[in-house]
Amino acid sequence: MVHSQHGLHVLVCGGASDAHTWNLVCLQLLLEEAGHRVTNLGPCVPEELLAQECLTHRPDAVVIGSVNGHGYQDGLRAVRRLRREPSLAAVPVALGGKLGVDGVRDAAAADALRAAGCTAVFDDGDLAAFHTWVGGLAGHSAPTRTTADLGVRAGATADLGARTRATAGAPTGGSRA
Ligand code: B12
Repeated sequence: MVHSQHGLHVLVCGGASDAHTWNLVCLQLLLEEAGHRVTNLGPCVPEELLAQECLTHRPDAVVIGSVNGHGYQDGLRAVRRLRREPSLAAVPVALGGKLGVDGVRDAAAADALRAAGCTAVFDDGDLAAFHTWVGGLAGHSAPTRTTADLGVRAGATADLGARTRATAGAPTGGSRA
């Protein structure tokens, strides 16, 4: 892996209640492909642990993923906890994935998360927008890309989602969904 000159150190994790991991792998691959360094804390990260890991690693950005539909509650607690640390008051924090369980975008929830300290909220899990946002943080203009572009360029990432969905119901797939 070759890191770009402007690569960031990004800390990735799932919300405290969220046991799903493949979205985090997907985000890690996307970030690494863009030349960033990733510390992936994995799923079910309580806000206190997240704050301690941020104080230890001093990341350039924090990315919180949500799949189980509790992104709003998990994210609110996490960002409030991070913002209580003076040295983490300015670290960019992005939250993405599913904010709620009803499957619709919730502008009020996204606004509340931003008001609590989230720098960016990708409540539709828009990876192309996320890619552009991270490129902006890194100080270089990321070319505008569609999700389809990313699927082609990050073939492994796209395959990962498809494979995970395809095998999740298989008896030997190791998944309990
Ligand atoms: C595998 C799986 C599990 C496994 C997870 C194993 C593991 N190690 O990851 C297990 C069995 C643990 C599990 C448990 C549960 N699951 Co589940 N699970 C799935 C399943 C089949 C696949 C999820 C997956 O890995 N997808 C692959 C990844 C790569 O894709 P993705 O999840 O879409 O991730 C993308 C987006 O989420 C987005 N994204 C996510 N975070 C972020 C962050 C940013 C910044 C951005 C930009 C984007 C982004 O980008 C990702 C990449 O494209 C889905 C159904 C499905 N077919 O999707 C249900 C699903 C996610 N599970 C669901 C549910 C309800 C549960 C349980 C509550 C079930 C239960 N009653 O116990 C529990 C929750 C446990 C918990 N505490 O979180 C629901 C969620 C419904 C909702 N959100 O409204 C789903 C959709 C099934 C369904 N149709 O009902 N699950």
